Amino acid sequence: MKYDVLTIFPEFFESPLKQGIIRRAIENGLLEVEIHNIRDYAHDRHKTTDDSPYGGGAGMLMKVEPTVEAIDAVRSGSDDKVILVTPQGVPLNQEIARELSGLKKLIVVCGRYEGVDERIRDFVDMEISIGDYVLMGGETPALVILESVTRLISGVLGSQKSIETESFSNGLLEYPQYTRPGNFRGLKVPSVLLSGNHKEIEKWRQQESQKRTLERRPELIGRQSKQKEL
Ligand code: 4GY
Repeated sequence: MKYDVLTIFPEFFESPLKQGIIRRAIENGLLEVEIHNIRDYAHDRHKTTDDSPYGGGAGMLMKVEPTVEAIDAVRSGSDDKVILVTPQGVPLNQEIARELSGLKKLIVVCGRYEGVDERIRDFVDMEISIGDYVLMGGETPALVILESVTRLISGVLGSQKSIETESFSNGLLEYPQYTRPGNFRGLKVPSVLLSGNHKEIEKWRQQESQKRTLERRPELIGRQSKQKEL
């Protein structure tokens, strides 16, 4: 997958791309990330990317021309998707991450200042929110999407099995997990996990998963079939 990011803070992405699984995916040629500076598409000699809103009001807005010219410059054609990250977008979930992971090229536009000129929306295919809170810019959301999508690209994670059995892959929260020691300050590992009875272990995990989802995220229960095989 090619992942293009349009931002006025390209340095923001330097360290995250050098770590862990994302770095390895890049090294293995499964992922290519290119960070584009929207400022390079500003036309005036001050490289202006913001301006005050028509009608007045506090704060500055991301200008339409540099942003749209940057989109035009990186857009290549079919099978690419231009995404604007914004609290007004469709909430990101595992199903959306799965869908995006199958595309050849994603172009993610990061807003800054107090918002973007509304006309930028006419040049994007999709708007995504990473949650109901307000950040200072779209850079963190662009990294969140990159991370959730990268681990779903085939070949990126060692075993597909760990993807299939984890939280959300079946629409439920993950069951409790333990590693050594068997007793930590009196907190014991459930005996079924030491039993060697794989059928019982599987049953226990499904029950715990169900119980935890019901307690913490009851709204996920009805959506199980929708999220299945994610
Ligand atoms: N939440 N999900 C989010 C965000 C910051 C001003 C527009 C979010 O996606 N983006 O909070 N973004 C704002 C800052 C310009 C983006």
